[in-house]
Amino acid sequence: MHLNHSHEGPAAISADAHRPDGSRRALRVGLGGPVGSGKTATVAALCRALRDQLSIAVVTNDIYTREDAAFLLRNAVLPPERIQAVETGACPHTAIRDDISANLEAVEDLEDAVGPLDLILVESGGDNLTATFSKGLVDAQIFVIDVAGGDDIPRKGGPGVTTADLLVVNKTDLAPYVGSDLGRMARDAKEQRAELPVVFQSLRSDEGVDQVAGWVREQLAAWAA
Ligand SMILES: Nc1nc2c(ncn2[C@@H]2O[C@H](COP(=O)(O)OP(=O)(O)OP(=O)(O)O)[C@@H](O)[C@H]2O)c(=O)[nH]1
Ligand SMILES: [Mg+2]
Repeated sequence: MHLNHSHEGPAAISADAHRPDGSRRALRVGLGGPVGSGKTATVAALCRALRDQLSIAVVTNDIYTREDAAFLLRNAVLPPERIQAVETGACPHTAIRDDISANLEAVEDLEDAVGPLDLILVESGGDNLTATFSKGLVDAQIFVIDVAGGDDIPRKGGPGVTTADLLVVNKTDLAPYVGSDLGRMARDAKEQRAELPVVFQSLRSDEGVDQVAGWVREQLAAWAA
């Protein structure tokens, strides 16, 4: 388990910041969270927000398919050579935490093929509240939950909610329809996470997207420093 998250920014937690040729490798940001919470949609929004200023690539993880990569390709969020799919064939957390070899190969292949890169986004397959990324794979992680999954999710905690470097509470546009109390979610998240940041987001109205993109830019600035 990799629960000892640092508050010092990504540079403080990464062991190997350089590629074999001595150049700085891309910052790797993982996106995890329950099935259907909006991870792929957040990856797409981040690519749209950041692709003009940064050199970006994406690795997606699905259990049996390449659906998420196909979605990103169909929506042309990045050129095809910048998107790689990993078929995990098992519980998604295995491929992002226990045996990270397929994902590491994918990020290294992308750097070789289309680098130098500033940022690689690694989307986990949808999993449960315990799923977190190995620090050998990513430098910082975003946990995406959604208001339709129940407004008690922040209170239930689990490593994703309590320790992710950024918690995104997505689909706020649905709150009135599913009876979710956003104020309660904010209070519970604050209690579980203390000073760690939380962003409320809706990809239907673009609420919060700038904040998530801004957080990624901050991580990059710390990484470059
Ligand atoms: N109303 C609403 N729908 C959203 C929002 N974000 C994503 N969705 C929808 O939610 C569904 C699931 O979104 P995805 O981005 O595929 O979710 P995911 O977490 O990547 O799903 P898995 O990879 O299968 O675990 C899609 O139909 C999205 O269009 C949002 O902010 N509001
Ligand atoms: Mg997805």
